This record gives sequence, C-alpha cells and structure tokens, in this order.
Amino acid sequence: MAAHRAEEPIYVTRPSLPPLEAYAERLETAWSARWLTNRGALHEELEAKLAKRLDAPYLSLFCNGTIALLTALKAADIHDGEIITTPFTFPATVHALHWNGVRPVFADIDPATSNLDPAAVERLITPATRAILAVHVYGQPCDVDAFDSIAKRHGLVVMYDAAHTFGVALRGKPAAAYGDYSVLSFHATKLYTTGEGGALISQSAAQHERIGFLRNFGIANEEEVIGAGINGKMSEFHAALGLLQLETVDQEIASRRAISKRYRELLSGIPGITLHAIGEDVYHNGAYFPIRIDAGLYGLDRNQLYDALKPFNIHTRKYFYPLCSHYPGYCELPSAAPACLPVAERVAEEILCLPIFGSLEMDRVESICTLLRALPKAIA
Ligand code: T4K
Repeated sequence: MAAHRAEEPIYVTRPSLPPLEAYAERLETAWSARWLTNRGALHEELEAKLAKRLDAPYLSLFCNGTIALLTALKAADIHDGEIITTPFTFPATVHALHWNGVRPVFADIDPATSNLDPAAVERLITPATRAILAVHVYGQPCDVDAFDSIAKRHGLVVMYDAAHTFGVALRGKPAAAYGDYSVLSFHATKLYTTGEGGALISQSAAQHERIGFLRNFGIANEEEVIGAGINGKMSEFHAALGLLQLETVDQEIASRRAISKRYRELLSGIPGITLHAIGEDVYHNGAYFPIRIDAGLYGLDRNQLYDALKPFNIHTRKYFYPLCSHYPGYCELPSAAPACLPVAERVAEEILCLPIFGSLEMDRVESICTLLRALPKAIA
C-alpha cells in the first residue's frame, strides 16, 4: 500500500490558536486592572459579544460546559424525578442529571443523525418526567419542533446540550438559541475554544438573573445568599482567549466545511461506509466528521479500522462509545437495557470520528481517504 506513516500524529482535533503575543496583549486589560476573575472587563465583553453572535436572548459564561449543565438544572429547579435523555453522548450530559438527583431515562436515537428520537422520547413520558435533555450530536440540530411540541403537550422543560453547535444555524437561527436552556462547551477540543469554558443560554431575564447567582455560589449581594450555588465563573485568562477566537472562528469554520466537503467527495461510494446526514436547512460547522462502518460490507469492523489507522499515526476517536447506558450506575436502569436502545447500540459499535480541524492539510485528508479505501483489501 502506497500510504506512509505521518511524521506528526494526526489527532481527531487540534485547537486553532492566536499568536502568543496577541494573547499577552489581550491580557493587558486584566493586568493593568489587576482583575483576574469575577466578571472582569474581558468576561463582560465576551459575554456580550457571544450573546449577540449566538442570537441568545440571555447568555451566561461558565468555566466549562459541565458546570453550565449542572446549573441549568438548578436554574430550572429540577432536583428529583426523571429526565429523558440520550445514551449516545459524552458522559457529562448524563452525569449532570445524576449530580442533581435526577434519574436519567434513556430513549433511542435516530439512525440518520444519531440525535434523540422524539417518538421514542414521547413513549417514555410518565408523571415523574420533568424535562427532555437532548444533544445536538456533532452539531447536527435535533428535531427542535418535535421536542417543542412534545414539551408543550406534556408541560415539560426542554434543555439542549449544544456543546458541539458553535456556528451551526438551523433555518438561519443559531442552533444554540433553541430550547428553554441550552449549553455550549468551549473546551480545547471544540472549534471555538477558551481552553476550558462554556455558556448557558436562557430565555428570560428572571432565569438569567438566577443563573448569575447560581454561578457565583448563590451570592445575591454581600449579605444575601439565595441558594446552593456553585463556582461556575470564567476567568479573564479564558475570556481573553475567547475574544481572540471570535476574530478567527469564521475562518476556522470555513476551513472545516471545506475539509468536510472533501471527505464527503472522497468517501462516498465506499461500500460499508455511511456518512452522517446534515439537514438541508442546516448551516453546519464541521465540528466533527463521523462515519459509520458496516463490517459486513466494508470488510473490517470499526475497532479493526481504528487500530489499523494508528500505525499510520492517524488517531481517530470512537465518540460516543461506550454508550452512557453501559456505565456503572446507569446500566441497571430499566431504560438502559440494550433491547430498548437498538439503534444507539448499533451506532455506538459502528461510529468513528475522523480527524477534522482548520489547519488539517487537504493532502492529509486525501491520504486518510486513500487509506480508508485500501485498508480492507490490504488487511484481508
Ligand atoms: N456535552 C457534550 C456533548 C460534550 O461533547 C462535552 C465535552 C460536554 C458536554 C462537556 O463540556 P466540557 O465540560 O468539557 O466543557 C473531549 C473533551 O474533553 C470534552 O470536552 C468533549 N466534550 C469531548 C467530545 O472530547 P476526550 O477525552 O476525547 O479529550 P482528549 O483529551 O482525549 O482530546 C482529544 C484530542 O484532542 C486529543 O487526542 C488531541 C486533541 N487535543 C486535546 C486537548 C485537551 C489537543 O490538540 N489539545 C488539547 O488541549 O474528551
């Protein structure tokens, strides 16, 4: 086989970073004011700019997406009962429920998008159900209209884990702005990053005010604590990076979209490789490039392909395997039984996320695709 091992590891993602001098310059405000956290000037500037960019009625910055998720539940005053969610997600989504004393109820996913299936959700609603927590997996928006209508009919809160959606638009509106509460992650592995960071989008001034208190230990003022808050604040160091990233994120998204397009051209028609659907009304961000491997048709199973790419220094990831419904603490739940989640079980066995990030050269993309075509024959 003609393909060679890449000299440097090709990871599933890499953050795009500004010049270090630009970062130091951006920190000047914090240095001269000697103000490092607790709603500093950079924090306030970033919060306002992101709210505008994401068309968010209200947006609160957080130290990471997980704490933003925990806080969303507290803001909605949900600390018992059940929330229907997906097993096909990063652990943070489901752990946020557990940490708030809420029992996760797993519903199956849609095979085309890997997002929570609204019909499966509706079948699981009981008097104990408090909310739906859906994930816009890989940035592909959920069926927001269906969740909205289910929630209205049953009096439920709709929350979105929008960790992957920076820059995604559905029918022209930022995907992160849908739902009663919506949470973004700005982790180093996200296309828009503050190193660690996140945001919680809410829909009313009252929710926003409560979130502000909860993010700061529940402190309302020097003499009043309104409840059991947490330390969810973003520091000036993270906000400074976020401000710089805002200047380049559109270029990052454009590069990822071009890479995504090239992958689609080169991988279409390979028997046993299925690409994820992107809706026609969606402007996608290229956050991830997931493929599914049907071992019978492709000739290798997902794990064999993952292993076979490693000697070439290509480091793919199995996002999201194993399913959250397999973790200790959740696997005993009735809704976690594999027979209840046939689509999620299958997708988790077949999924593989290929490298995608703005600085990934096109010839690397092409050699990854050449390998994907050649490996089944080479190994057989
Ligand atoms: N909900 C969803 C749906 C999520 O996907 C996530 C996070 C959350 C909630 C929680 O949001 P946060 O609390 O994290 O804000 C990574 C991230 O740690 C995690 O944030 C992310 N999802 C998840 C999808 O991916 P790992 O365990 O794969 O990370 P790691 O360290 O193995 O990194 C993957 C690759 O990225 C590395 O092989 C190389 C590259 N990388 C990573 C880091 C940290 C870099 O190039 N530079 C870096 O600094 O979980």
